[in-house]
Amino acid sequence: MTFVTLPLCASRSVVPSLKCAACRRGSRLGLGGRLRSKLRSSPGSSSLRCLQPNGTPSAGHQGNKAGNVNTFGKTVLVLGGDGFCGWPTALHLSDLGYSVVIVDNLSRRKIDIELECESLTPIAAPSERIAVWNALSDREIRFEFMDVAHEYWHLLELIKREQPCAIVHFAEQRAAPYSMKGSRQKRYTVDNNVNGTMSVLTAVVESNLDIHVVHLGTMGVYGYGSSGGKIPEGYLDVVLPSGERRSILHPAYPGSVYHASKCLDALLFQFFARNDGLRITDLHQGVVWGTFTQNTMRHELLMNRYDYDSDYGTVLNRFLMQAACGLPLTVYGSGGQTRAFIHISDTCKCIALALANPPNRGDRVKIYNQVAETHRVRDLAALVARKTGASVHQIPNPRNEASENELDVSNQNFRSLGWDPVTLEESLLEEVVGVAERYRHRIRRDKVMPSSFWNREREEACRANATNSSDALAEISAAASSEWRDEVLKQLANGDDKKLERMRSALRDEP
Ligand code: NAD
Ligand code: USQ
Repeated sequence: MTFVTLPLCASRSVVPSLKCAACRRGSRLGLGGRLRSKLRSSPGSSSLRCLQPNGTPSAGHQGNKAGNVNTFGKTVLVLGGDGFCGWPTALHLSDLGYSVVIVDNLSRRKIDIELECESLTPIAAPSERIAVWNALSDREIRFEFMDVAHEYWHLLELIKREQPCAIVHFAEQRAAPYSMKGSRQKRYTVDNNVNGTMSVLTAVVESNLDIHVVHLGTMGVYGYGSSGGKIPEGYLDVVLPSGERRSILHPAYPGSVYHASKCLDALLFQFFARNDGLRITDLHQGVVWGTFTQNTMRHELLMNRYDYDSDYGTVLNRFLMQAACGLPLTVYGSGGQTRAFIHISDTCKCIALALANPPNRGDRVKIYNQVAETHRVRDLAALVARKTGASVHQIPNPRNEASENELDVSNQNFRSLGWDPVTLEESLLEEVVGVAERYRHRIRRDKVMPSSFWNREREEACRANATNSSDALAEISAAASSEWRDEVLKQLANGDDKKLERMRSALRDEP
């Protein structure tokens, strides 16, 4: 992992130019001298491109196989652009030439405070990381602090002022466990998510502008029973009792209050597309893993968040963090749950593809399954264990979900646009373990075990298990403390390997 460390004061006006990656000419990009050589060696440098005389970017901003769109000067609002998926997507779209406005009320950062657990990676304040990006990229991302669910007039005014070509909507409470934590969190999730989506759609209609709405939905709207065949992209072809053939919206089978809020969003999209002719794309995304993208790696202050706690951490990132910290991998139940996965860098790519391929006015809602591959939870645990030597621990499932399911998903819509997704490559897994190792001193070990339960029965089963003396919690705590102890020893030994070994063996001999 290499970061460019760039002084914050570097700005377009004071630094000489850098050659454009597309045309190799010197350009208005700025950033040169020592910075130039640092950037050249940085992963994102190849994506710096200059402006052509007519103000459009050189080839590379011109869209992709799918779209051939000229993105330059087109404004996109990224709602929820401070979050895990939103931040790298905002950078990616900015890099492609869009004029990006991030809209966020920082509620996710506030939930960190409520849960007493921060991102494993240290993330810079919004103004700080945006300033770094603007200095590094010669682009300008702007930030608007706003609650999209409850500041309707502010949102409408912003839309009228910015006249965006598209709105990418990430701004929702996205953790299923948090949405099941208690009655406050259940009600907050529905209030925030459904009101947010309703406000966006109403404001687009009210603005009278032709804006493409791209929403981040979830694979979980289809449910995780046995699918009875390949899950199609949003719509199901059926024969009605009358014999008539119809394409209907796939039935909704939400598995949590969070997933239910996404199903309610989906119904609103159907209505607004039909009644008002809005152009809407709903992306049914799988579980996202990873943390870095090429753009977030361009500077340490651009780092993306990495959630690992039992409410917000998603399964593969949790397993990789647990392996890095010497903790057993927490497989819920049998681990027979099969889920769809996508790497964070592909989230960004898919959204750019969706933006480049909007539906026409009057079309039905365009639905893509934004997934790269499917895996069973216990197979993922076995893979991580094999790679890292971690042990696997089955603990009672806090969730009310099928213990075994098959999952076969179509992702033909994105595939047909030329998308070639990243899959669980060993090097990428190693990279994430490396990140977790680097920041493991930030881990709150007491936030690893489940703390939200789907119903009373699940809670009792989990708590009964946790109070047994030989339970997983005790084992995890023991593993955690021995690992922590070793960390202290390493510090005491101060690089002296012989001293470290002597201290370790002295402790091993302890009664
Ligand atoms: P996140 O919690 O990291 O980011 C969401 C962002 O939206 C946060 O910055 C938060 O402050 C902001 N936000 C929430 N409510 C808001 C409001 N009312 N007004 C303004 N800002 C608000 O979540 P994420 O992982 O980046 O997920 C983004 C979207 O992608 C969500 O809608 C989620 O359902 C969807 N999704 C995520 C995953 C995943 O694995 N992370 C998978 C599938 C779908
Ligand atoms: N799981 C474990 N051990 C853990 C954590 C999770 O076995 O330590 C299991 C869960 O029981 C579940 C599966 O792993 O069966 C996936 O859980 P997750 O927390 O990784 O994902 P989920 O709760 O489904 O939610 C995440 C995102 C959400 C998104 C969803 C996509 O938080 O925003 O919508 O993935 S999907 O799952 O395809 O619906």
